[in-house]
Amino acid sequence: MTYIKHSWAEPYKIKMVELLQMTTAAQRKKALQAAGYNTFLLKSKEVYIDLLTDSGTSAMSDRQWAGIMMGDEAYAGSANFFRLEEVVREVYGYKYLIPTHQGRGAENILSKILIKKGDIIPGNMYFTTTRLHQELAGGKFEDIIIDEAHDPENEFSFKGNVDLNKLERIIKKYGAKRIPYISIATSVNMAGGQPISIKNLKELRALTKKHGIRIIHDMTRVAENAFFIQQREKGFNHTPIKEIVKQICSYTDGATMSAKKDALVNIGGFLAVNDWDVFEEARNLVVVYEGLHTYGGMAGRDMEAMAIGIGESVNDDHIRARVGQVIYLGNKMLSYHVPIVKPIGGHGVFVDAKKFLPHLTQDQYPAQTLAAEIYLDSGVRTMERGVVSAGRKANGENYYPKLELVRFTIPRRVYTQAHMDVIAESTARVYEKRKKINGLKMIYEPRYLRFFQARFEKL
Ligand code: PLI
Repeated sequence: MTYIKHSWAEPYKIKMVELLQMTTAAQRKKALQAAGYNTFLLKSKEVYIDLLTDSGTSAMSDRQWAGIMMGDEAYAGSANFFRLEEVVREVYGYKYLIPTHQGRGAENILSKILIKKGDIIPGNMYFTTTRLHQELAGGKFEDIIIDEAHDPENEFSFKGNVDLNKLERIIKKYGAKRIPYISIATSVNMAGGQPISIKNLKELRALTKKHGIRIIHDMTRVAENAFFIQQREKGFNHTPIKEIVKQICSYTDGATMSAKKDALVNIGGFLAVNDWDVFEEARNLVVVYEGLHTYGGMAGRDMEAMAIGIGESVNDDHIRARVGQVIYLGNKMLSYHVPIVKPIGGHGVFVDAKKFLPHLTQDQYPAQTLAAEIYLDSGVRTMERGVVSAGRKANGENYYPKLELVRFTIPRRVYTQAHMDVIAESTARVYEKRKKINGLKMIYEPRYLRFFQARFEKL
């Protein structure tokens, strides 16, 4: 008997399509020069397959679109807010909800409430906006992720884990009073979409309880993290994603959420906490920075779409197909010997630019260069996650992260397997001519989050 492969496919079919613009090599060269070799500065019409981010780029379901029509656009007390509050309690278990326009709105409010000048915020690797809000509030971020996370080749299953020894040393050095909370991301973005385990979270909870320190969860990609727990962690193989997600949240005291990722909406976010005092203060501050506490910068229809999206995000079939597509692309890149971060992450494939372009120093921006070259080859837009994204310290010195990566971020429910093939083949073509690729020089650097607007020239 011949062996017949048992393939999986997406648990949806396509009802509407968005037409894409195809470009020539000459058009792409011109567009890239005009954009200062920064893929953030390209116009989306100049892009064929857009892997810049998985943030706000997901395709909503027919149910979510139906929800859009159910928007209760009242300034105060919108019905959609109360539904969202109910869903957040039911799916994530957090008691109090403060809606915000997106994740960084929640980070701003939380940082302003909890951080005092001179405080230390340990976290499992930095994220750009999260760390900046911590710093603007007077705090200092300290990295407590395990060393394995900084090594693209290390195939440890839970590279998002916290090194508890590193944390204990920090508590000893500064004292628990100077640590308002530990910042814990699920599916650590800058490490390549790497998960944290339930075991590690439990141990972290026990340690922080001993010292009376809160854990604040960056739950932007919590469902993708739950998928890796289901696949890899002993005892969770038959546990539904929904249960794992709730369990993860139960070890933390509150969360910031960019709903533009896992929760399958194009805009929106929230802060959710269990502590009444923090909630009261946040409900006060949200009216200063976002909007009234029952909309926080979102329209009623956006809150309805988010409530529905949260439900869809913790469906086992959805998450298997979502992460499965990322893993398909990663394996295809590996088959062409392209160096990528291993294990393959949950929201994108991260190409190791240091290995790809070993002849470039970090000051010649290997990841920025590689993202530009991939766009030139095929119109595929990716993002730098290396020295440009890392930015500068408060004293003006550059951060030099160990990881110098190009992120191929996959929007949810948007592209097909054929698109994945085109992306991998383009990357392989650039890999073949890698020795001829020159680096870049930065010619304009904005003060905050420079990667968004910096401009470069070819060396
Ligand atoms: O883009 P926001 O403001 O909705 O969310 C900020 C944010 C917070 N935490 C994490 C882990 C993120 O990934 C994140 C935003 N990420 C973006 C935009 C990305 O492209 O990865």
